[in-house]
Amino acid sequence: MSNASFSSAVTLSLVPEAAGGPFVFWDDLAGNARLIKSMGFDAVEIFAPSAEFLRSLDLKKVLEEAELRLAALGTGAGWVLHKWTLTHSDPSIRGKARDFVGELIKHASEFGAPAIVGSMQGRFEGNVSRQQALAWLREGLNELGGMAAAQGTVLLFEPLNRYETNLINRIEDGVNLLKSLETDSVRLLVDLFHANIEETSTATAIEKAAGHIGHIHFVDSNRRAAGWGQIDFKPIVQALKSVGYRGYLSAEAQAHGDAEGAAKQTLRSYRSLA
Ligand code: LER
Ligand code: MN
Repeated sequence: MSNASFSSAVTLSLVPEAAGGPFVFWDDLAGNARLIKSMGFDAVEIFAPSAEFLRSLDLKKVLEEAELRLAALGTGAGWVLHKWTLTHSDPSIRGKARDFVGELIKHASEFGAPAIVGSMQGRFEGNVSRQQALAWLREGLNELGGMAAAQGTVLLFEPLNRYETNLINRIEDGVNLLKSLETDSVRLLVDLFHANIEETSTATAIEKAAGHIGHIHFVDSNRRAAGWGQIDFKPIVQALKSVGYRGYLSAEAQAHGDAEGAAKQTLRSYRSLA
């Protein structure tokens, strides 16, 4: 279902080890793709163990048959399954993280979609300074952003709340990081759950980030479906409209065992905010 301003998407995880994570649908790619389409979503955002795994499931055929678009591919399984990050102190691990994200960028680009760097930003700790970790993060994003551009897509970078990273928590910090890159092919992913923890005003932060926002994780304060927590979505959606954002509102939420219920609630909120 589309409205004038945005497109709708919902998350699907194919990573059992991510149990408890903020994904609405789990497993059964083909069955869930049909269900997601029949409910009225425009697209699915997929959290997968690897690009190779998605190829083995023939994602292309599955989405074509369901007539469903791909909104984005998450890369956090590189962290969840392997503990790889772009800022790890071991250069061979940083290399593995870059290869893992690079393969997902390549696969996403075949659908005209972006990949997301969220958890793969890692954190600074031990002997690694904040400055050093940010330098490695820039290095990784420059390479991966360049790769995305060469494949005709962009890369999404997601600030995370303070309990998940000590690198980039706020939208403004994310914009400053993007401005410091050599590539202009990295866009900001604003996850409203993280922003609710970190921002003074999510709406104002979005207005200040005009031109940099490429994706929204549409979710409430308690990480439940939009409308089932305490966020006031109207000023946020107004801010997104005012900066000319026309991308996805993608439901990255915990469904607590009722995927269809959470998906329906997301659509109710989405439609009321159109
Ligand atoms: C993690 O908290 C998150 O929001 C994901 O989108 C990043 O991988
Ligand atoms: Mn997110």
